[in-house]
Amino acid sequence: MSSVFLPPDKTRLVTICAHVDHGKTTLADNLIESNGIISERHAGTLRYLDSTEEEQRRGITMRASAIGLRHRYTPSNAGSSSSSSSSSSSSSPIIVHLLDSPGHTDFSTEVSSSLQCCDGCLLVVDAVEGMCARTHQVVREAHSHQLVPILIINKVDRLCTDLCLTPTEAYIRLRSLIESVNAACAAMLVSKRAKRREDERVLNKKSGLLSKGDSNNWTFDAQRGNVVFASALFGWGFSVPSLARSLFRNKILPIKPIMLKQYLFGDFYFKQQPSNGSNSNTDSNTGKMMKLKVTVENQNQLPLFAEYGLQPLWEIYEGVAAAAAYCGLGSNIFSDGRIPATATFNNKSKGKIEIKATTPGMDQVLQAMQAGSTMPESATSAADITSLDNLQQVMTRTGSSTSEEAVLRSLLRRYRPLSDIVLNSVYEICPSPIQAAEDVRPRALAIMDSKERCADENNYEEEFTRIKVAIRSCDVSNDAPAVAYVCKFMAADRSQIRDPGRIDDENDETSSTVILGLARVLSGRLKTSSTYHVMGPKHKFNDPNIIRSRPIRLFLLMGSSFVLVDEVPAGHLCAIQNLEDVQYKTATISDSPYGMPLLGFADMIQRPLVKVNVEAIDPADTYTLERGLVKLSLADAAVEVTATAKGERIVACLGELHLEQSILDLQNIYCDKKGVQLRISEPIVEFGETTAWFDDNELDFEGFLSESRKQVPPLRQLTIPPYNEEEGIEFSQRGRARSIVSGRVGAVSMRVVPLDPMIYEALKGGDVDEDCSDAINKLGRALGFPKDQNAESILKVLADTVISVDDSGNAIVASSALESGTTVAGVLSEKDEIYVPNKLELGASAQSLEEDNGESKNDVCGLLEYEMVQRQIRDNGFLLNDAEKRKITSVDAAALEIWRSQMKGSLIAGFQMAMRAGPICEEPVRSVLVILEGLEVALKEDKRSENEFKTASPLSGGMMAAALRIGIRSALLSRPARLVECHLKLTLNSSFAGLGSLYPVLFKRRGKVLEDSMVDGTDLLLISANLPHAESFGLAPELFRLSSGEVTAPEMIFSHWDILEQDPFWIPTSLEEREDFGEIQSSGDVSTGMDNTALHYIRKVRERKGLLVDSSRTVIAAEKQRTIKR
Ligand SMILES: Nc1nc2c(ncn2[C@@H]2O[C@H](COP(=O)(O)OP(=O)(O)OP(=O)(O)O)[C@@H](O)[C@H]2O)c(=O)[nH]1
Ligand SMILES: [Mg+2]
Repeated sequence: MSSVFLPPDKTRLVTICAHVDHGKTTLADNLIESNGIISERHAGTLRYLDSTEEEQRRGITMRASAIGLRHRYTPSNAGSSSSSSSSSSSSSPIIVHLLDSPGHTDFSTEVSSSLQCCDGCLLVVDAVEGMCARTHQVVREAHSHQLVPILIINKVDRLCTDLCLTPTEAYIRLRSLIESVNAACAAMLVSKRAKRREDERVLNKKSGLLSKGDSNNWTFDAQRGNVVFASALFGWGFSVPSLARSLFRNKILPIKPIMLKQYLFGDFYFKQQPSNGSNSNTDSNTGKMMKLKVTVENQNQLPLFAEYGLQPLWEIYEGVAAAAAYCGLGSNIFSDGRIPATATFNNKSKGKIEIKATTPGMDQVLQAMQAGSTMPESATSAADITSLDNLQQVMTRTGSSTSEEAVLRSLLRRYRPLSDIVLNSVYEICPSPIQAAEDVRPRALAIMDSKERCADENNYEEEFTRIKVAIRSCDVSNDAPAVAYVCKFMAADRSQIRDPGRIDDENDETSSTVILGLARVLSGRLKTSSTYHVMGPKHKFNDPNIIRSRPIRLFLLMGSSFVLVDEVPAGHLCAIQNLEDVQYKTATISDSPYGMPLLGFADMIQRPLVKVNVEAIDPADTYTLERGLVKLSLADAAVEVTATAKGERIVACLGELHLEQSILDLQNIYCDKKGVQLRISEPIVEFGETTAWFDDNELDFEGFLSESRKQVPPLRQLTIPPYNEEEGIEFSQRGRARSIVSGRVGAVSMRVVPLDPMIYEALKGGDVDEDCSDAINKLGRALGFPKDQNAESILKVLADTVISVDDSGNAIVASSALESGTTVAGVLSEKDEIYVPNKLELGASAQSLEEDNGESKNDVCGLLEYEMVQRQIRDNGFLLNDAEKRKITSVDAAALEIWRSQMKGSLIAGFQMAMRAGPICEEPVRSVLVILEGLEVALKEDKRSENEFKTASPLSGGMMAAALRIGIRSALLSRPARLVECHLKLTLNSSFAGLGSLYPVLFKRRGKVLEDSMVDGTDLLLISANLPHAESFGLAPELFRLSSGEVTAPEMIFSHWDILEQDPFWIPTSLEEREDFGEIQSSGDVSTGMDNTALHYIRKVRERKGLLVDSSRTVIAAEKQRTIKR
């Protein structure tokens, strides 16, 4: 069986990637057809690799599938000698493992995993649409995986039939398309280099990842042959070198291919010279290359590429269309109707209407066929179509003569066979597995470095080096260590697997689904029925918990079927069965326990955008569902399955389509029991909570203080249930809160303010630009920094006092005043607790202190100190104010000591808890700065030693954390609450007709159009817009319905987080507002007045989470409530 696999130098691994619908699967069809797996008639329309029903129904690819193809490679110089005797003996068999990947963003992880295991990629670009959103992404990704690309410009036929361009116009367009692809690649390389330089600067070491070859590989040059012009639908394609060779071979141009290819894609034409008599027969074709200049004389002169590359194709299209129209079949391939769709000639002959070689129009075809065919010379004469008889034969044999498209397909795929040029180019341009492992992709195929982990274990080192060397050289020998990398798992039906000696899994007998791993063998030979070590992506070197798998079975990938093989040598792809129970999404398998996992590309993974809660309708099915979910998350790397504390099972997917497909798969494939009924919740949208500034007064610390002393009505959220039921809320006002440690043994005072994302970045060490300094100044004023202090020093003070920053834009700092001890107070207490007034009256209590000198309440021990501390904390702001610097007594010094040693450490936990769930709807808090302003500790004298104090009652870290959490939450509630929304970036194409319905739909969903530009040469607009995630559901079907298909389905990816600038608790109060917005609507929320988007979201989230939504709502008929449906 091993003869199936050729040695690595005869093997190539490539993946096809592109934007959605640019023709990847159609291209794959053509390549598969050349192997005789599908018939010629089906190539281009069958979409063989879209093997699932759903993929065929929707017409898009959802899962990457692989197939191994055999090809006979003919060296390109075989045809360059003019002697026609060069035989096919110089052609050698090669194997190309081809992976077809999906184009839709929702399935982008499938692309990532395909790229991971290949060495080359076929980058397909639609000649009409050009580079699209997804193309840019795959280019970046393919580059990160260090692949060598070949550009395939597909659908070139559309330039002729749809856009009706002349060959010259088409040539110019193709040239500018290549330029635009090159520009995009160059821009990408530049930005990657800059980033790498930056990384190097930060890490202070050289990584040397981008080599010179990189920019070489990523420059597409028609002359070099890494650009193929193709029409996958009609099965033709050619590259400039292949055209040059055939023009020379067929004696159309008397210039050696090596020279000719340099001119062929430039502004040149060939000037025939009048033959000079004698040897006119053989050398009639002399002439010279001329630079094309527009003069009167040669204004009709086409550039070489247009004349020899495109013109014959254009003529074939036109000729066949004319013939079809003539004989009564009608033609509809030209969009401008130049060939009438109805018959011009009334077919009187009875019987079948068919196109014959003699039908008028076909003479034009025949003539064109004689020029510029790129049929390999080794091809048999049966494929020859340059004579009338053969033309007729081909049409009869392929049974294509009754349809215009079929005739075109059968002729064109012989005239310039697509599969040939693509497979030859793959062999010539993409690296072999050996070369890839050695030079091209050393980083992508690198196994983890063992250095730090096994420095002192020399015998491991030796084994490890042996494995490394074997991988680097793609060693296929029998004694080389066997190592393979499983880049993804996939599900297959048992019926697809051709395995005579199948091992039946005791547990899985009912299941018709088999999970297979797609693996690339890196060194040695994998053998069916042997056992191997399986290492997950986070495997540590020398980890004793290594999994020894049960005997694996290996399969050859044949698209929709899998054929058992005995062994697979290095350099090939295969499917592996019996790995599913290891439950890793990627794995390294090896016969030695030291074959370390390959380095992953974790940063490539997209953020899942759509989450739902899945539960089985029949509780008895829960176990089945759980097993199904495990399989689903294994087989699809992009699906995240999590369980919440409440027992919900959350499935997160990349997009709506991905979700729909995953749920279908879950029901039909992964759940062993057929017909499991599932209940899927509404999509779960993530929000964030944050706060806004009160008003300009707050931006000035003095103003803030004076405002605090005034009696102002509390914010609405503090008066309406359920928000006012937050613990500790009575001690908070205007973003300041004093939180009592349980048992009243201490209290922390804090203030929360909005934190601009730019300042957050600066705190983490990012750059400070002008906008950022403005923001810092603004924050500085609000915190009471002197007016003349500059941004830099404010930032420094903040950065010095930062206790912690989290991942969602929040930070906690201890004010300088607190750090210095000015606002730390020890309260000597006889009752073992600090004094707690009933309600915090910030301004009032400070004044009353001055008025009656605290005598009125002097009966409570420690009250005076408490009031003093309060004033200190309140008035000092962030900085310590020298003038007001309080004398620190020994009690305070003891408190400060206790703060530093016992309390500070547990703050981070409290801060994180508070940030994980905000007070409004328990969503994560974003962009908030917490400032610890002051601290009080109830102290007792320690009798054992003089002047020594200890905490009145024991203080634990948990108590501190809880107090901080409560404090932050109630301080946040006492500030204007805002929601933070996730925004998506969406790109789509629309015709002008579609705009009319597109804009209103986007507007209604609060979308913002960022850019709309014409796509060159088409009447399509490329539109990019931002859209709040919460409003994105069902957008594609709505657009489709309203615009009657004039607008394409949008591509959506995560863009950024942004504050929803709407006060969720706002109601019209003034007369003017009431006039503008109306009275409180009776249909609205009774507790909060008007319909309000932000509030609407908040209520939805609270409802979903089972939080109290509206405690004023009374249930009238409680016994009628159903609890089944949430
Ligand atoms: N005119 C023309 N149409 C083509 C050509 N190649 C593909 N198409 C059409 O383009 C459509 C999409 O083709 P697919 O091969 O499914 O595209 P894909 O890139 O695999 O799409 P996804 O897998 O969904 O990303 C089909 O309707 C094809 O018939 C071509 O060369 N010329
Ligand atoms: Mg496809």
